[in-house]
Formats: sequence, structure tokens, C-alpha cells
Amino acid sequence: DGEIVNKESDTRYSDGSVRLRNPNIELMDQDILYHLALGSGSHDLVEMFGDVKFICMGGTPKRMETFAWYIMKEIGHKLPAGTTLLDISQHSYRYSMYKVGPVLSVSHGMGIPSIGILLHEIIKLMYHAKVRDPLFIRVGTCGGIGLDPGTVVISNEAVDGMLKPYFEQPVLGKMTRRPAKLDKKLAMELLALASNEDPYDTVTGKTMCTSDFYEGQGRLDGAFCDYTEQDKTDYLNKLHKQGIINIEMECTIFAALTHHAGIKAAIVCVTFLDRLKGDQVNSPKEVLEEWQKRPQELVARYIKRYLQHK
Ligand code: R2B
Ligand code: URA
Repeated sequence: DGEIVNKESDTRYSDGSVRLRNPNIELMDQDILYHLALGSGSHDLVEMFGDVKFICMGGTPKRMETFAWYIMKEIGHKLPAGTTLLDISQHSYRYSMYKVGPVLSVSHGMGIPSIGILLHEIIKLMYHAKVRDPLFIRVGTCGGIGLDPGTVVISNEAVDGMLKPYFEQPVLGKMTRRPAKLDKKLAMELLALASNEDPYDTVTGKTMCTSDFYEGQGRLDGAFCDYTEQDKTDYLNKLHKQGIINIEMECTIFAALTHHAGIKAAIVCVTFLDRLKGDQVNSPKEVLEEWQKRPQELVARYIKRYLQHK
């Protein structure tokens, strides 16, 4: 009933460069990527971003700056003499973006609307910069279900709060729906890079996306709570039985928009707590900082391996 299902037709040019599924863009004389503080008229986007291969996204500006320095060391990238890492999007005051050779490290904020706006502009950036076969990876945090805190989860499926594998959104007053599909092969390739020597587990499974951290994730500790602890436990156990192993706030739109653009994507998150045991994130800040590096380590292994075999 009035539902628009987008066709999954070919979305890339034969050379692998990103094709926009929007005829309006090439008719505009310039495209302002407002929330990135970049534009196709004001910047030479091919010159600035033409060599990008990996787009790594995570919630906070600080974590993505740390990732930029870390990946620089890992891939042995040298900054030109006399220069330092610069937040390319600093004048937007919205997102932070760092470029380290073929790697872009971008913050996406919290939740679907924030990462959605960023994805529109980054996908257009890839198009303007004529980047071929980019890979998008979210390196994030999440709540685990039945996993030890500090476990790394590679998502192989993304579902919404109604457990449907779609990203749904009203457009022009009608509900639209796009499949939230992740690249299962890429998820397995990432899993294969987990090491027996890692002092934590790395697993794959289904991830649930919500639009809220508190009531939307069945917490008892928000400003409001109109259900019982038993209701919460029953619900989380139901999720667990359905194979959902973690909850975060971006996976459906991330999977859906990348899939719609024909871009390979992966989501690697570390669990900050086991939701079967509590609601509050109460590990010391140093411990959380240590855990946050784990998805970055896995993604760095992937990027290094790719660059070595290129
Ligand atoms: C994980 O952590 C954030 C909420 O604390 C949110 O962005 C997410 O997906
Ligand atoms: N991020 C979430 O969205 N939920 C959690 O429980 C922890 C981090």
C-alpha cells in the first residue's frame, strides 16, 4: 500500500567508480557538501580524495582522530615534511574527517539521522572524486547480548527495532524501504583476521539498530521507563534467541545506503557491556578506551593486508 521498494539494479560504472542514483547531481553546476565543509566548486575533490580506498567511520571525533594517527603508523604513511594531520571538515563543526593516504577517518555522530546525512555526502564525495570500489567500514561501539564486554562483533546482518532487515523512512509522505544488506564475504574476511593471540573474542552475528539508547534498547535507566524488569529480560532473551548478538544505533541505514550505492561495507563494533547483565556502561574510562581500539586493530589488519597485496 503505497510502499516504494527500490529496484536493485546495477549501481556502479564498469570501472568500479561510484555512480549516483540521482540524475539531479550532474545537472548542478556545483554541489555543496554542507556538513563536510567541502564542495565540488570550491575544492578539487579528485585531487584531494581521488586516491581514497577505505572510508572508516566511527561515532566520535576523538576516536576517529586517534584512528587516523594509528593507521598512519600501521601502514607506514608519512605526512609531507612540515605538515600535521588536519581535520578537513573542521569548519563544519558537525563531523571530523582525517585523510591518511588511502584511508579516510570520519566521525558520524550518534544515530541514524546523523550517519545518514554523512553517508549522503560521503557517497557524493566518492562520486565527485571518481573513487573506484571504495570500502566503507564502521568501527564502533555497541551493547552485547550474552557476550563478554570487550568482545568484537562483526555484523553479518542488520535489523531494525521491529527485527526487520530494512531501513524504512517516510519520503514525500510515503514509507520507503531499502534492504539493509551487508557484504557477508567481507564480514568473513574480517573474521579471518582475528588472532588466537587477541586477548578477547571476535565473533560475527546479527546486529539490531535502534533510534534510542534508553527505551529503544529496553533499558531500565532512562529518564522514563514504562515496562518492568521482567518485560525487559523477556525481550532481550527473545532477541538472543533470534540470533541478535549486539545492539547499536546506525547499522540499518549504514547497510542500506551503502548497498543501494553498490558500495561494499562492514560494521565492526566492540561491546561495552552485556545487556543480559545490566544497562549502565560502568567500566572505567581507561578500559573503555582500550576496548575501542579493538575494532580499529582488526580493520588495520585488513587495510594492511590489502595494501601489501595490491
Ligand atoms: C553506539 O554507541 C552510541 C551510543 O552510545 C551509538 O552511536 C552507537 O551506535
Ligand atoms: N552503544 C549502544 O547503542 N548501546 C549500548 O548499549 C552501548 C553502546
